[in-house]
Amino acid sequence: MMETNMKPTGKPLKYQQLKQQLQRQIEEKQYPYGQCLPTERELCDMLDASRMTLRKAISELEDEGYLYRVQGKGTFVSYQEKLEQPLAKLTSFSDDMRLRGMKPGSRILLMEVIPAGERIAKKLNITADEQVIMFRRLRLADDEPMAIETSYFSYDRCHSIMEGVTNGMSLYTAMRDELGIVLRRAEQSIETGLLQLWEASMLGNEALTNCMFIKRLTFDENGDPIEYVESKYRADRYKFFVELYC
Ligand code: 16G
Repeated sequence: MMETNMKPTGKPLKYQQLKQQLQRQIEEKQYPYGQCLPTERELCDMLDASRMTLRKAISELEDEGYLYRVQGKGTFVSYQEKLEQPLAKLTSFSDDMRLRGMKPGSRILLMEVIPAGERIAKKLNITADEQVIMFRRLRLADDEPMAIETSYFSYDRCHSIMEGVTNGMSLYTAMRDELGIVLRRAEQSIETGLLQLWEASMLGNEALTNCMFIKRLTFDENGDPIEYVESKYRADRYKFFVELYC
């Protein structure tokens, strides 16, 4: 049977206070992502703690993903604040980043004109031999890689905007301003996905193995599907947020 202890425990223990202090310093970026912490002895002096107490605090912060130890090198900060992405609104990557005061960017990884094939044709409500543009971009926020997005849309309808978009223009802006397409709604799913080594490397960290795998089908004001996209977002940098009502 599970044992529970519901009695209030009073003042936090010394190691818990220390842990909270370090946690705060990391979250406030006094020790930013990737930085090596001062040595154990320095930290004990600075925080007026014994080695045992400090080790317990650090070990819990390791378990919680704030710190990691490298044998012979030291203890490093692995905590990074995640970007919170609201889910209720249909927005573009560029708008999302600008709203956060960050600079959006893209690197084109692939652009091909191919027959839609059964799978994509079904999504876009076209025939399998109709031509689509397959467009893969690495999306950047303040020059940091965040996601790999692979979009499919009709060649006939959208080919004229590709020059602008490959030169860095926002896809949604080009669709709206140059083609008069009003995007009205999207169907989107989010699940965990695996990253291949080349994808992890593109995303700036070969140690990444998992991502948020997002599929989005966007429709215009006439209810026609315009873009189908499969995106791999960095699970270590993103969290999704939704407000629920009853
Ligand atoms: C978002 C959309 C993506 C769209 C892109 C347009 C998701 C999962 N995907 O990233 O479907 O292609 O915005 O961005 O949200 P842009 O207008 O900045 O090119």
